[in-house]
Amino acid sequence: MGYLEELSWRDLLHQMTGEKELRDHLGTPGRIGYCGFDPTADSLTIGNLIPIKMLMHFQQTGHKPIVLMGSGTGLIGDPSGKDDERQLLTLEQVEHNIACQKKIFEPLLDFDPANPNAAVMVNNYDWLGKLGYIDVLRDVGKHFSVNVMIQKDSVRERLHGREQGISYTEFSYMVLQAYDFLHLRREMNCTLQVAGSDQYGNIVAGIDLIRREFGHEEGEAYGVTAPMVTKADGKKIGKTETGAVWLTADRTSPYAFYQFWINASDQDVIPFLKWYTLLGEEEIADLESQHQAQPHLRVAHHTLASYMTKMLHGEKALADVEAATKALFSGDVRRLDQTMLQEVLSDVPNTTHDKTLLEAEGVSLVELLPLTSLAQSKREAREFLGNGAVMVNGERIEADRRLTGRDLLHGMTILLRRGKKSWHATRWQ
Ligand code: 383
Repeated sequence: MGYLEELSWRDLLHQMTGEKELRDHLGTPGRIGYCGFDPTADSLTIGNLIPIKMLMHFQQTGHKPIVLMGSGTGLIGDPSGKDDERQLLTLEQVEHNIACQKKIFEPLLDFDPANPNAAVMVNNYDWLGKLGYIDVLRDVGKHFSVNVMIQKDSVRERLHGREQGISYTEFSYMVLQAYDFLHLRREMNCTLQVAGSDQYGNIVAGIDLIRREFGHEEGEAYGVTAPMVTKADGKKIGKTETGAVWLTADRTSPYAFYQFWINASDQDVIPFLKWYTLLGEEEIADLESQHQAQPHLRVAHHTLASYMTKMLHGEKALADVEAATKALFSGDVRRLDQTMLQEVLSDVPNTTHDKTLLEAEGVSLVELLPLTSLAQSKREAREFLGNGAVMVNGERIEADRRLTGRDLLHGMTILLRRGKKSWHATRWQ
């Protein structure tokens, strides 16, 4: 299957330039294509994963992907899709962010130089940083019509109806991104730029610049964008109460990452499998029929969550997460190590209590439960305890059980559970 067909069945093909010529062009393996990422943070989110996937498919269908880290453009700030002018970053911040983001790409693309279509990483500060102002205005600026520039969505939206306006700095952004494409076309024979659909205007600006420089015949260059994917309810993917879903463990733990995918709605699970995993058409069709026949088994959800966690965080992290999930399900929580315990805890309601109370007589559960999310009153607490619905660290207990220091997991937490599913963590300090 060719690159465009692959994107198409996954519903990842939004716009492209020169469709017929592009199809012909990609008929020859070893084409070179790029996608740029501006280092505005020290990590990337699952929003950036779609264009990363576009590069992964590009490589898998026999072509060579270039990952462009935008140190130069990151210093300016892309107005595309942004309501407000951005805060300028320093070169140190940008370099730090790049160093952090680089690691995300390593397991996702094949960078082994022995491979003829190995992925490569470039940094646009290497060439943009050397440009002189007078030269740019003369050599590049002459090819840009301000009349066209103000018609681009990214600029137009900030000129009309937005209070913010746009600075000359951000207005110039598209010139730099266009120059990147020209530079990569000249230096590496890169003929394609891929991205999310918010980048279409910038991509077209690059193609126009290449044509002007090379001449219409010689200046072969194309663009492909993916749609801005959303959930079935129309909302943005991966915006949780705690913020975005990030691709690095320091910002979104593998446990939370796994939970995000496993909790996908029934309407979203199949589109997510298509967009985010590399599983093939048949495998996904098979998961879809299993999901329709026996939704309660949640086979598609488990496949999605394990696949994604393994792809981003590796096998070991997945095994740990699965063990923790199982522990929570079976109640066997005593074996969780401290880090995993912390992660599991961040997912359940919790309260903090005075550790000295656990000494001597200990704490009565009748008194404690109404302070937690598990019971409303002492009367309710007695009822739950009486019919054996309450567990301490996953173990059944006597109705008059008191908590003592011996119940503490890693010296700090006692996990309570009511019924099958309701967990509450008590922290003792
Ligand atoms: C910089 C220099 C280039 C080509 C591209 C760029 C970056 C581009 C941009 N992209 C977004 C970003 O970095 O701002 N001007 O936050 C996002 N991308 C990708 C994808 C997306 C876009 O990183 O649609 C979502 O992730 O293209 O918003 O020469």
